[in-house]
Amino acid sequence: MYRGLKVSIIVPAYNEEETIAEVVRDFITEPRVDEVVVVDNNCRDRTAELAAAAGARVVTESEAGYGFALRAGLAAADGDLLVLTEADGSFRAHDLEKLLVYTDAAAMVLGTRTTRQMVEQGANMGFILRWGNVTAAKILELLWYVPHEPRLTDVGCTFRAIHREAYERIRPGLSERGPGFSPEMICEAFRHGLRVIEVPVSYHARRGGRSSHSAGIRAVGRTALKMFACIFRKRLSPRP
Ligand SMILES: Nc1nc2c(ncn2[C@@H]2O[C@H](COP(=O)(O)OP(=O)(O)OP(=O)(O)O)[C@@H](O)[C@H]2O)c(=O)[nH]1
Ligand SMILES: [Mg+2]
Repeated sequence: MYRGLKVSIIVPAYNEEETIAEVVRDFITEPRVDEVVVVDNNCRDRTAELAAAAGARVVTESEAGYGFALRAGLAAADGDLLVLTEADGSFRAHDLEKLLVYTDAAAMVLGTRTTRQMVEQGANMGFILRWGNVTAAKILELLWYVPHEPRLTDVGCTFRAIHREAYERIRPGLSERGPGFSPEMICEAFRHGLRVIEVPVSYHARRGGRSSHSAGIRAVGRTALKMFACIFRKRLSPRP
């Protein structure tokens, strides 16, 4: 609970048996956390079994993709504050409090992984990913300068918190299947005039498993294209 609000952690997972138990334990032992929902997105390994054994509620999503998995988790969660994170150990529960504190002032609180002092050595946030995210974030700032003049430095950070009422407002506009879901949530929040605040979070190296969105320059290029396409499409579509 945070200030009387129930806190749900949502963890999309695709074959993350090496790290999922540690991630669930890390969050479930955090006093603020009321439930951890792990989304089994067609895992062919022991992710679901290990997540449940560690104390998570496991839901399944058969449509493959990061966006599908997160939407299934958001739909299944009971909390008043919905917090998204990853199954690969790249975000830690000790940063949760920072996100929660800013939910007092904002509808959605985003983590940013581009504060270099907080990126662990070996984490997948090198020069291109860092500046690619900062550039996309600055484009987003300019495109939605009015009404709130947002200040962003990352568009792809999964670790974020959103009030349930805010999520219910943006929910009808969320349709991205893959990594575009991450900027799509931000764009939809802006389209609804919601206040979005960003805070630096520690970003760690994957503890195991395999990266698919950002492993190598081709994957990064594909992910970036999907994200930019989503951002411009959202800006051009009529206001809700
Ligand atoms: N790529 C991918 N990830 C999924 C899918 N379903 C769930 N996920 C989870 O979504 C999260 C983000 O995926 P990652 O592969 O870590 O993407 P990333 O964080 O950009 O890349 P890394 O540098 O490897 O951390 C992880 O917790 C995945 O397990 C899916 O269909 N595809
Ligand atoms: Mg990851």
